[in-house]
Amino acid sequence: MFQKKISLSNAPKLSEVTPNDAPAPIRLAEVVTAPELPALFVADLHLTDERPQTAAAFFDFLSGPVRQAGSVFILGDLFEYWAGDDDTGSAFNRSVCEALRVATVAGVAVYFMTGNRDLLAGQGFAHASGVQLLADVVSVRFGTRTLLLSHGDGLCTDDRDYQAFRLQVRNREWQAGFLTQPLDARRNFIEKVREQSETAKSGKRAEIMDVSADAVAALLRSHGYPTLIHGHTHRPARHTYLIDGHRCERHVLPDWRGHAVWLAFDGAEFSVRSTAPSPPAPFPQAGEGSSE
Ligand SMILES: [Mn+2]
Repeated sequence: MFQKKISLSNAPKLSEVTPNDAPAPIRLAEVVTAPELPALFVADLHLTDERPQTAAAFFDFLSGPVRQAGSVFILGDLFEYWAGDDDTGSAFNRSVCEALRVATVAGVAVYFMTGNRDLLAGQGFAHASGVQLLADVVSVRFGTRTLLLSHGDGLCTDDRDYQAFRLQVRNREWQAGFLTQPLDARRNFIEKVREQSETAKSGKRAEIMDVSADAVAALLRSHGYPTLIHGHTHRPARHTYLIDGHRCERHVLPDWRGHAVWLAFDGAEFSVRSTAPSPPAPFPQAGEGSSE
């Protein structure tokens, strides 16, 4: 998805942070909490002032459905890109932060996990918006039910080039070096990465850019076979699996294209909701698979 040729002068070389070409490790963390219900899940909004209809849908989502919810989980790629927490200076980014803050001040717990597009959104963004930062991957308990949340790009382990890039840009030292660059230089760098990403994607087989069945099975196995929710692939679906004799579910969130679309969880059931003019269809159900 990304090529690894671009690097900034003071950032560590890729070879310095990737001893081999093994898939990036998935960082595990746990939130032991009981967020209020209903909980709403969104990902891949890719907000930018270049897509005002989608941005408007997000503001309407925050002032409408979110205000009726107990908690909201934004699972990455909220922004088309985020060049660093000093990027809150732009009018658009500031308006998003302020709209989030209105929701959080009103008492809705809003959780945010970075995606590949906005992985530099950190404490500064959290402070400006009132969101609570989550690690990728994180497990969240709702009563007796455990949901495992991830952006999803860490599960696309068949795409070795992308995983090498992911490991580099998630390296703290690399990020610290990157953030010393002027904001304009960072924005230019990200623009180039986006262009290269589009070029690289067009030359890759679709399966390579989807999650790896083995990576999903390994993740579910290591967490006691919970329900997994992620985005990133823009392939909305509800998959069911039988893993080691345990029935597991994987919900893939859709990206936003001019209207709001989210997954709602009431503590027992999931439903797909949308502000699109036509009623939302449930996510396509993928046939039951099994994985060892
Ligand atoms: Mn993504």
